[in-house]
Amino acid sequence: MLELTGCTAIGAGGYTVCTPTLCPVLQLTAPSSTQAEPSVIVAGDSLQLSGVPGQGGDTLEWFTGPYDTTPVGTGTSITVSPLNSLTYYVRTVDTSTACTSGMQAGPQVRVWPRFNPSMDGDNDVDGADTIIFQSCFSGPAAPHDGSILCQTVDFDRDDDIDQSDFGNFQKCHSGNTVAYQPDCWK
Ligand SMILES: [Ca+2]
Ligand SMILES: [Ca+2]
Repeated sequence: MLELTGCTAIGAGGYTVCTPTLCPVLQLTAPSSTQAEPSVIVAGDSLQLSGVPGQGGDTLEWFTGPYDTTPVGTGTSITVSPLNSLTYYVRTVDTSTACTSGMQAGPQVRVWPRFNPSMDGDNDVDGADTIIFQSCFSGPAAPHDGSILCQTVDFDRDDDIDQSDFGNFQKCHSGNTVAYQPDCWK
């Protein structure tokens, strides 16, 4: 595959001079040992993506989708703060030629929303929140609807909303217009 690199604009007229480089696509292999550490975080926290460049390359480019063209980071170890669960994609890059390997699926990351017992968003926990909690109730080992709203009261992080979660939720009851206490569910 022929890629144009090292292009330089000449003058205001827009002439561009490029140095053609023959990218040895088949000689650049996909990265290995890619991982996310940790692979489960709470929204707002950071994690580290790392991996080993494949043959023919010296660094990695990381993406949030298989067809993305702009990397979220470049390096064998980068720090990211994703807000939603996702799979990262990664490819080997040869810095000197800008040639790359094919894209491959990298680590999967799970991002939990922060706990928030004030489900209607007004900072108190009262009867109005209990009604919303009940709409998330799924029972033991039965998955809730998967919404961010229900995840914010899945206090034991097991993807159901059951009596166990309700126990934590009740600890946060503060009453109408009274702000709930930080970490009240603990
Ligand atoms: Ca409330
Ligand atoms: Ca649960």
